[in-house]
Amino acid sequence: MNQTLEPLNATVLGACPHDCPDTCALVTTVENGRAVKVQGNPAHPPTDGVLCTKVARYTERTYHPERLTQPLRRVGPKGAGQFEPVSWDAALDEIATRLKAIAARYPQAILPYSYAGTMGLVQSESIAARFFHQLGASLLDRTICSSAGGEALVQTLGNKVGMKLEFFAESQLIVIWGSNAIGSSLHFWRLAQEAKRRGAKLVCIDPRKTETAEKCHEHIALRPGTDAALALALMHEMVVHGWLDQDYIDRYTLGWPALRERALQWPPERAAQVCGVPVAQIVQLARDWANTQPASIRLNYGMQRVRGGGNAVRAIACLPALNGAWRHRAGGVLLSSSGHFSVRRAALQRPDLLGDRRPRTLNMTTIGDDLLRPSSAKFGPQVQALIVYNSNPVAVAPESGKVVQGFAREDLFTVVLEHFQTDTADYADFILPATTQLEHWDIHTSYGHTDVLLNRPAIAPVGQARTNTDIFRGLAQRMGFDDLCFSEDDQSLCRQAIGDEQDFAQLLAKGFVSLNLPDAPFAQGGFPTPSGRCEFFSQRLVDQGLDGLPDHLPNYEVATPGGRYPLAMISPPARHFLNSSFVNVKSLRDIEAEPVLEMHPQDAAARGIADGVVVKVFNDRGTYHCKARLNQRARPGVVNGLGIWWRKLGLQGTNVNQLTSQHLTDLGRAPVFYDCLVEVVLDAQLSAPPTTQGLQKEPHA
Ligand SMILES: Nc1nc2c(c(=O)[nH]1)N[C@H]1C(S)=C(S)[C@@H](COP(=O)(O)OP(=O)(O)OC[C@H]3O[C@@H](n4cnc5c(=O)[nH]c(N)nc54)[C@H](O)[C@@H]3O)O[C@H]1N2
Ligand SMILES: Nc1nc2c(c(=O)[nH]1)N[C@H]1C(S)=C(S)[C@@H](COP(=O)(O)OP(=O)(O)OC[C@H]3O[C@@H](n4cnc5c(=O)[nH]c(N)nc54)[C@H](O)[C@@H]3O)O[C@H]1N2
Ligand code: SF4
Ligand SMILES: [Mo]
Repeated sequence: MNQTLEPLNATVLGACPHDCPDTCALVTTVENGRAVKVQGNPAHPPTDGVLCTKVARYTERTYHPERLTQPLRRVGPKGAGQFEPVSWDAALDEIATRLKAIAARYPQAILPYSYAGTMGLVQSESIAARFFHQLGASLLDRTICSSAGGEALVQTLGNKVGMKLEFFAESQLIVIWGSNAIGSSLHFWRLAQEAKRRGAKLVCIDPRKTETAEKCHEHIALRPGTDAALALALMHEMVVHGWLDQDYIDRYTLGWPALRERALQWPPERAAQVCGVPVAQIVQLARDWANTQPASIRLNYGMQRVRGGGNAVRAIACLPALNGAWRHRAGGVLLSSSGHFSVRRAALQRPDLLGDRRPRTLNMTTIGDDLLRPSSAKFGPQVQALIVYNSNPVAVAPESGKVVQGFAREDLFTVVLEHFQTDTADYADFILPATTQLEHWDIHTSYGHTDVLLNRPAIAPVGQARTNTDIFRGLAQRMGFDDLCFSEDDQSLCRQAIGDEQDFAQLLAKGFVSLNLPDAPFAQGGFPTPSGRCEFFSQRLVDQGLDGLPDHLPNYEVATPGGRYPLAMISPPARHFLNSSFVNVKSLRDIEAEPVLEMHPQDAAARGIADGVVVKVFNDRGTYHCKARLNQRARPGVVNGLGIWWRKLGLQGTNVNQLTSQHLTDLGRAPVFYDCLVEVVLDAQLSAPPTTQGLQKEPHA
């Protein structure tokens, strides 16, 4: 039944929903009511008609034989993944009854858990947020990805703002800092390639020799979590050689005398020791940074997943003020552009529905610990119900041993809204089938470019799938929430999100609208900080009892001679997955083949590990089995456990997050996925070739 009246044959404009800075514009071709092709919109400049391999397979994901098409109720033990189909009415009635009973005593015992499975403003936090606000449920601190770097930008530049993406193509020096752009922001990489053709020098700063690092002129393979030391040494060189744009510093920055003193404590020799890179590389980068214009830095979130991640981003965000790079439209730094958009979040999410209630906030990063906490005066009520949407916490949250133990609680009532039966869905009491991007309306901003995109549904929902918004409307109605805001439809929500009728008409016609921004936003200062300057020194941080200047904070877990866990493990994404999404899409999983740990041949030889054997990677938090891949992508002392596999599709039912910790970053309360020590040993049993015992038994045959 085609309730939403999508045309049977058409090309439909949309937006990629994934957590990716590129936010591509999509064109879906529909034939006889079925999506046959998803392509990049050639009219949208950042997309330029090209999609990544993953989303080019979006129809394979949408019509996947394992797509959830009806509501399911648990019949087996928790986590066994055994379910029976039920009707929507039965599922929603029962869920509402359970939630009502809990809410009658402790509304805060109910916890929403969601992240960026879709970045759409409507299918993420609109009706869902209204629902939990009306309920008075616990609030969720959504820290799992970007909050350390985000907070650092706010404290330094005033907001999540930076140079405009398109102008990287005109830059003469691009420092790609903590980002595997070829894998995770392909459309930026295309611009970097264009700059290279025009003579730009590309430098990559990354412990791993990624595809991106290989294609840059220079690769600085520093130890994980040492970026602030490197940035401070660059400042040191600029000071001692007199390579500063003193005029820019005097007019548009705050706190230079103090930062200058700090930088002088970081001669390149000291940083080289900490970072584990040659002095000459640091000195050369400082010379390049100071003497090339326009010079730019594409920072990405990979480098802030360590204890000092916030400070590192702050230190790096200071660099374009020191050489005056901001004076040029092709100069500056870009970590996130999301602060350029003015989304009407309060209208969408309606925090006013809380009234006088002030529920506690739980950090999504420490879901493992929080699910295992009993009621207490300090914590409040034990978590009794968990509603998960747009996220797969059992696979993606740190220290999964504890996360799994929490989800396995028999007394925890869990509802999961999903496309697939993920590791998390296995633990649900109810699984509710949700629509994909081809089946619903949504509106998108971006954290890479500065365009707003509209996503129109191209096809009718597959099976009985419903939109997230519809599911929460259905629950709201059963809970007796009668505020009119619960009956607003998705198209109205799209309009509300941006609140400009003119823009919306354009969005309907063309699929995207570009923000009207100056080319070089900070050429003459005007930073959105309290002082209007680039704040090297932050009084706001001092007021929180923190250091007002950026500094190098060593990782929580640093290998020591003779220590039990001598190897640092980082777990950046595999190129053909998007976090844990697409792991179940066979054609993409076939490319990644199997979970791997990249090791430097030296580290492997010291452990008798050969290429392709099964290894056991472990620390005090747990054990993870995968295949060893020996190559020069790993630097000595650092292993790369590519993520984020579904646990059940891995070798022994765990993934890298069995090893990661629930420690939090210096700023932004974020996870430290790449601040993690491990040891690796050969698993001889699992490495043995398929047994030939049958032959050996009959030697005389
Ligand atoms: N194909 C693909 N694309 C993605 C994703 C995905 O899973 N797959 N995820 C999306 C999401 S959610 C996000 S947040 C973005 C992330 O975007 P990026 O941050 O650009 O992500 P990565 O490509 O993982 O790049 C991180 C890089 O940082 C390196 N790194 C690790 N530790 C350190 C360190 O201490 N210092 C430095 N300098 N580098 C370090 C890693 O080796 C890795 O190459 O990508 C998005 N795009
Ligand atoms: N070890 C390690 N762990 C990491 C990272 C790492 O680099 N290393 N990266 C971290 C980062 S950067 C991030 S952002 C997090 C990501 O963590 P998550 O945000 O949980 O991302 P995904 O794993 O992609 O899971 C999203 C889920 O949402 C579902 N989904 C998508 N669209 C919809 C929809 O419209 N409705 C509903 N109901 N569901 C939908 C998808 O099917 C998918 O299962 O993981 C973090 N975990
Ligand atoms: S995942 Fe990123 S690169 Fe791929 S289509 Fe979506 S926005 Fe574009
Ligand atoms: Mo992320």
